[in-house]
Amino acid sequence: MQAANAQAANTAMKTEYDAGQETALNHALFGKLGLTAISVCSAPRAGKTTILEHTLPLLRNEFRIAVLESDLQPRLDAERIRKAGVPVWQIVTGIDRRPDARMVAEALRQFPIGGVEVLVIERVIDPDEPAVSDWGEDLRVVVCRPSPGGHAAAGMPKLPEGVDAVIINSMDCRPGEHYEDRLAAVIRSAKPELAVFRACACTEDELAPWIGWLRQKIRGFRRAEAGAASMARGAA
Ligand SMILES: Nc1nc2c(ncn2[C@@H]2O[C@H](COP(=O)(O)OP(=O)(O)OP(=O)(O)O)[C@@H](O)[C@H]2O)c(=O)[nH]1
Ligand SMILES: [Mg+2]
Repeated sequence: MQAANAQAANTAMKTEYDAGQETALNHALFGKLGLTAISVCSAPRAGKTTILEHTLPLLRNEFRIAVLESDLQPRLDAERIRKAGVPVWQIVTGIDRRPDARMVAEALRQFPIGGVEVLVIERVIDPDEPAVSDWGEDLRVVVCRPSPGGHAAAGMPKLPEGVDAVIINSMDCRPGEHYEDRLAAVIRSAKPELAVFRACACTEDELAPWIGWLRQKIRGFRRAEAGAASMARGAA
């Protein structure tokens, strides 16, 4: 029994170690490829692809963007992104395996990523998990979609750790007066460091603050990368 417990502990430690190692490897790989990597995550059907369909056309003239769709089975999401004028690749894991950091590295070896500056990864996450796993991205954004009839704290009662921004989507389905304001206030008071946006993915107007924030973030990452590259050249 003790041996079995020790074995289980070893396996758990190894999994943790491997996950950390893969995160670091991905981060190094993104750096080597000169990529800024951004995950857009949510529970199923919260509006990730709809938000990307409206966001990417407004950024694709400034940055060379591609999207990586990660899912258990093929969906129409890749086709929707392609119609938005952005190259897209898809990882299909199969029903018994969830996408993970290693699959991203494998995908980057497989797909013609050369010249891409910004890689947006669409990820489905389990809303019950306490943290969004780190795949080595520069930025992780969570989309939440308040349920009709819910109260302020119910939209995202367990906001996961490891997130840089939250988009509260579907403002057109208002479950109550000032619902989004109350939810945004709940999130801001719990995690003041987060950027919080309210949006209706169906209209571009509502998305403007989010898109502006994202543009500034990407510009910042690009500047930092250019600075690091020029320092490396100077040191050589
Ligand atoms: N009313 C309304 N519907 C929306 C909004 N955003 C998305 N939807 C709808 O919600 C459904 C799911 O949207 P998607 O963008 O496919 O959601 P997703 O998170 O990409 O879904 P998965 O990739 O399957 O997890 C679609 O029918 C959208 O048209 C919104 O702001 N308002
Ligand atoms: Mg989608």
